[in-house]
Parts: sequence; structure tokens; C-alpha cells
Amino acid sequence: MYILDDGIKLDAVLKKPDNFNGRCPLVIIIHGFTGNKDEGMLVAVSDMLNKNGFATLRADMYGHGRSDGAFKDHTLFKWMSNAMTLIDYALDQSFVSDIYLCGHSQGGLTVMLAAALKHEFIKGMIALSPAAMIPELARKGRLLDSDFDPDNLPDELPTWNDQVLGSNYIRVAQTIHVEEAIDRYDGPVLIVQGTNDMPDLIASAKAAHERYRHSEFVLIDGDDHCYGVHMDKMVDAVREWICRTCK
Ligand code: FER
Repeated sequence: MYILDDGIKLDAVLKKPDNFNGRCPLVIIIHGFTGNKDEGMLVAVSDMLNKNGFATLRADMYGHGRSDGAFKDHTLFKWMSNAMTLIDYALDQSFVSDIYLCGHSQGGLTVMLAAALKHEFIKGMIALSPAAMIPELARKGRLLDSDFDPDNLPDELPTWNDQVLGSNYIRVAQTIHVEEAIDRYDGPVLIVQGTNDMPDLIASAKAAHERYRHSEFVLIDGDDHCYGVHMDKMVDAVREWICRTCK
């Protein structure tokens, strides 16, 4: 199915919980940079949620997966707009009782920003390995293993998978202030973080946890950015937190 964000098609999968009747909470799930909605870790979280009475909405963001837009042209502003569109879609569904957000990495940063934008509609937020350091790194001129002059940006940056990223990505990221977004959301937050992830990402995830007013932080010893070692522990941490928090 497609959800339209101002004419841009976002490819999305809506799943209702097993044995569904009546109304239920829904969790919007957002992938990371170069990712897509069908990654194993996101499907594992979604399946667990569907077994525990939650509907899920997984979507490909602008320039990713099967959605419209070129990868090169994606920015955090476009992803924030996409996230608000997904929240509005969820608000329009009469079966939805409460809305949660869950995002991985750049999707984790996106749900932090979206929770700030639409705070009164978001019952809780889960950030898996959130890439909360991107705006600060963009201001310092150090994204994606490239160094650049933050005041004289290159037209494009090389990224993973031989793709390039346009300079608008950096321009947008430089204007985003994560601390202000954190201060605009005082609902319950879960941050899950593997200890073998990028050190600056781990530091920013921990700083975000410490700044949120109602946050829990689960460190997964020895795990990497995409939970390739202990995916079951990540899924368990989400299950334990959301089943306790949704009461
Ligand atoms: C970066 C490090 C990590 C970066 C993006 C990420 C754009 C995002 C990772 C992800 O979403 O998995 O320097 O720059």
C-alpha cells in the first residue's frame, strides 16, 4: 500500500495484531540511512508487537526502499515530513487507540524529531541505536567517514553502497538541534544501544537518554549497530518496555 506525503508515494505495510478485534495501539516503525522497512530487525520487532496486541505500520522513507524520491535528494526535513504524514495516517484510522513511534539509527533520530513535532499524539517512543549525533557531526564537517569544511560544503558526499548524498542533506542536518527536540517530548522513551556500535553514536544515544525526562536505556553488551549478534535481546527489551508502558 502507498501513503501519500504531498504527492510523494511512501510504500508501507500495515499489520494488525493476531486475534484482533476492536481497537488497539499502533507502532510506526522507521528504518535507518540506506535502509528499508523489510530489514530483519524491523520485521522481528513488528512480529513481536503483532503477537502482543499492537498493530504496526512499517514504511519506506523518501529516497529509500520502494518509496518515491532519489536517495541523493533525501534530507531529515523530508523524513520529518514523512513521519508526520504517517502519524496523521494513523490518527485517521478508527481502530487505533494510541500511537507509538519506533525508529532505527537515522530513523531513531527521525522519531525523536517527530515525537517533538507531534508530542500530544505520541504515547511512547522507542529509539534503536539512534543516530542523534548526525546534526552535530554535520556542523563539525565529519559525516560518513568524510571530512569537509562545514562552511563551504561539497556538492555531494560519497556514502556506503557507491551512492552519493547531495549537500542539502548536510545543510538541513546542520540546522537541527536535537536537544530542543528532546525537551519538547516528555512521554516515555526507550533507547536501546549495542556496545559495539560507533563510539560517537553511543555517546549521543546516552546523552539523549540522560536529557529525556522519562527515559529508559538498555545497553546490549557486544552487539553492533544492526543487532546482528543479539537481535533477540533487542526485541525482548522492546517487548518488556512496551508491554509495561502501554498499561
Ligand atoms: C553517519 C553515521 C551514521 C551518518 C549517518 C549515519 C549521514 C546513519 C546510520 C543509520 O541510519 O544506520 O556519519 O551520516
